[in-house]
Amino acid sequence: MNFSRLSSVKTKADDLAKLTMDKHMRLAVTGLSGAGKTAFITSLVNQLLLGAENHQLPLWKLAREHRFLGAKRTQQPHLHVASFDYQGGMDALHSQPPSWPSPTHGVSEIRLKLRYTPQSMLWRKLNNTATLNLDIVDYPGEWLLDLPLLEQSYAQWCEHIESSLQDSRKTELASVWQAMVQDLDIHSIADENRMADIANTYTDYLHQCKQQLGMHHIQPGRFVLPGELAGAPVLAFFPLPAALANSPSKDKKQHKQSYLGLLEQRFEYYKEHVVKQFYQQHFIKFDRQTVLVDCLSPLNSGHDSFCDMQLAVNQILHSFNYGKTSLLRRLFAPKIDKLLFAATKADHVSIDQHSNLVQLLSEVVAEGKRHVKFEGITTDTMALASIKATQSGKAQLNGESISAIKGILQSDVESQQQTTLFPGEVPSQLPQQDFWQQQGFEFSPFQAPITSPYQALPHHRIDQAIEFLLGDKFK
Ligand SMILES: Nc1nc2c(ncn2[C@@H]2O[C@H](COP(=O)(O)OP(=O)(O)OP(=O)(O)O)[C@@H](O)[C@H]2O)c(=O)[nH]1
Ligand SMILES: [Mg+2]
Repeated sequence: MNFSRLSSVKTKADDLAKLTMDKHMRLAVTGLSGAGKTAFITSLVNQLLLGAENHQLPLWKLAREHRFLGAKRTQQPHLHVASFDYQGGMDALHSQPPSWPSPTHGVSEIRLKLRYTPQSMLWRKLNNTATLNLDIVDYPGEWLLDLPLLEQSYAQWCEHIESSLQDSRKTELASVWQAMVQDLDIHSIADENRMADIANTYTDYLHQCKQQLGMHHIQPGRFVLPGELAGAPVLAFFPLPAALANSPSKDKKQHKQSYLGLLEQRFEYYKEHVVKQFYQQHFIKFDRQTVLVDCLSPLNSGHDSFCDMQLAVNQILHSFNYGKTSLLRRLFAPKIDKLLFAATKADHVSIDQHSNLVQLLSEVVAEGKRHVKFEGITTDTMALASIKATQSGKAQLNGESISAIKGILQSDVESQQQTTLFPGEVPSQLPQQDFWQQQGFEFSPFQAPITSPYQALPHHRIDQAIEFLLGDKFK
């Protein structure tokens, strides 16, 4: 028998096994600010790291079949990207009293190595274990709202902003920066300090739209979440009244240094170096995506806020089949094959309301989902609580047994007093205008739950999300 030949065949088989059994997957988690991205990733990582001994994942087939061997955090692939602060989040959750992980302001990533026993007999003979390298990426959904800018000139963008000011509540907030641009001689040589002042005032206006009006559809997205670009001249631009932006310059030579010239240049620079780069460096490289939507907070804020959230979420979804030309599509559309829509913070309502929440989310994303499905992407919609802060059960009210939730409200952090609430019904359809006049919503924020570092975080349906997003990778 030729042993050397035999051993070379075996080495090749080993190589082949290693090659095939080491899979990679890049999962993006997106959503508007406050949607629950950081809580979702923190819980997902926590469930996976504690997974092998964690009995909380019955809807994940791999865990149910005892084929999940465990997970380990390893070095992330892109060393120039911030690391997802898992430990910081867990420290906050385990502090006394517990607090939620801090808000994030940019792209971050984390890599987990997941070990499992392959299902196929053939692979099991070649190799007892297999690995999935899972990269999870957190990034602000607001940055995806800038995509339409790529098809606009500076003047067209100004027209778009002007038309958005028809909302009377915005007009009031906009009055300060509008007064500043009205008396600007846009063809004169620009004063850098004045430009920065107006850009700051415009940024303040965007922040007020977010905070006071609960608006999400903010442009340019980097103005409110600048990340590493805070203070950079590329963000020192602002929209002009459309008539001014369209007024031709008389002195072509001076145009480049004039206010209008600089605004046009910065707008183009922003498109080229901020928007396009974000898409090319991060967005198109994902395999799978989850879009998280907090449907409950906008219900609290009222009709306009809810409609704005819907518009912004569908705008994000438009990124998946963006571009009128095939070149734009190739450059900016990701090659994902699965997308999960999840209504977050489902523990704010009793379990019997979860199906309404799923239906409401389905209506919110209906338009965007059609585009996504057209691209051949498989979707699923669910309601989940990444980190369950309440207990759901029954309580007596006027002799009647009704569904209720119990937890510590954020406002009772000092006293640590538990409250039992009847949060009421979640509408199963998009609420109509008259509905808002009859009924208000009051979904109050809860303190993070008190948990042990030795146990996985409590949740609703993170395991269902894992099954949908990763399940087929563990064959
Ligand atoms: N009860 C409950 N509250 C949650 C849950 N997930 C998030 N929250 C609440 O929502 C807030 C925002 O959650 P984050 O995970 O920070 O949201 P984000 O999308 O990362 O927000 P940004 O980083 O600001 O964009 C938290 O501080 C909690 O108050 C959940 O599963 N249950
Ligand atoms: Mg975050």
